[in-house]
Amino acid sequence: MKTIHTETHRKRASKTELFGGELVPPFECPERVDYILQEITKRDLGPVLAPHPHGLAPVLRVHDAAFVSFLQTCWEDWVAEGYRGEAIPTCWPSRAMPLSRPPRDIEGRIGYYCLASETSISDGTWEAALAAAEVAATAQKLVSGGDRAAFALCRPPGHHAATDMYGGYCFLNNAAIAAQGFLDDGATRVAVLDVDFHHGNGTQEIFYERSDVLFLSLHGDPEDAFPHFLGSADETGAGAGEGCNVNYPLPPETPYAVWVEALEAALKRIRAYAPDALVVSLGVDTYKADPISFFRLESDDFTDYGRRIAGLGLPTLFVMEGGYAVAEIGVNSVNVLNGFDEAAT
Ligand code: Q9C
Ligand code: ZN
Repeated sequence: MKTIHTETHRKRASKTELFGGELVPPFECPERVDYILQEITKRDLGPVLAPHPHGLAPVLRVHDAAFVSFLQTCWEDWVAEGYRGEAIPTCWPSRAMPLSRPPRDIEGRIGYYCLASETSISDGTWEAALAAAEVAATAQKLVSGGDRAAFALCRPPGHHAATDMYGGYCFLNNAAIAAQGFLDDGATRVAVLDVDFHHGNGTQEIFYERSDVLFLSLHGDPEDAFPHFLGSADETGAGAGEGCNVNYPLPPETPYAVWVEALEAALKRIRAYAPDALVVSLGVDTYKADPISFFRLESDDFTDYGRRIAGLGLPTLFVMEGGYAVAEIGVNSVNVLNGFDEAAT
């Protein structure tokens, strides 16, 4: 399959992540992409192509315009205020003071739009986030145009980004942008299968009241894992979207034998929904050696589940999400894509 990639991802290179009360080098780093590209070349997955410019139009199909404007100018507004470090919020519209509109001041606005403060905003973050959205949109068009599958090598990742919130290393929801793109290009129904270790809270929120997107997520139980406040099994959708949201929270130490049972249940739900296209939010932080996650998948397991996903027989777009065991991220993600290609008919 073809991969869509751009070096513009390197502009997302913040120096800080708030972790355990310290500012540490971010887990979500540019080197992640180097390992994936290296493995794509080594194993001859297929051509690596540049994205086409799409501008803001596909982004504004799923995100709030004022949120997008905030992301565009956040860094310059922060610097103009005289702050010397990277942009990290210190105050939120918490449960005790839920302001329903963004205030003028950048310190208030960043708190309004942020859902988790580990994600520092730095110079170049917006350019990289927009480029990742263009990677997703370009790869979606390949699949809408008849390719059996494509790989959107997005960085920064996207599945934690909601209609008007960023965090969890995500700014624009690349998978949601692609899912909406399939619909806009003629699909009637699209399924989004999120296999990243973390719950795809942003994708869930964006499509929660809609019946044209089925969202399914396998993830560390929010009782035990980020994003903590969404992702339980009783979140099944609302209004027209009732029944179109499916969560599979799983406990610490979950081995592949248990994980793959949840995957098979999800595949069954996707078959029953009979979508025209599938978006896979592909995070490989389910790997046993991932530094911030707690599942126990082995490298060969990624090949196995790639084959199973191919068994759906759907036009499929893989969108890169998380994975922080950096030296193994290439092998694990290309194992999924290669397993898919082997089994795809
Ligand atoms: N104690 C993605 O995989 N915080 N984002 C983790 C661990 C944030 C992960 C804290 C994790 C975000 C795309
Ligand atoms: Zn993740």
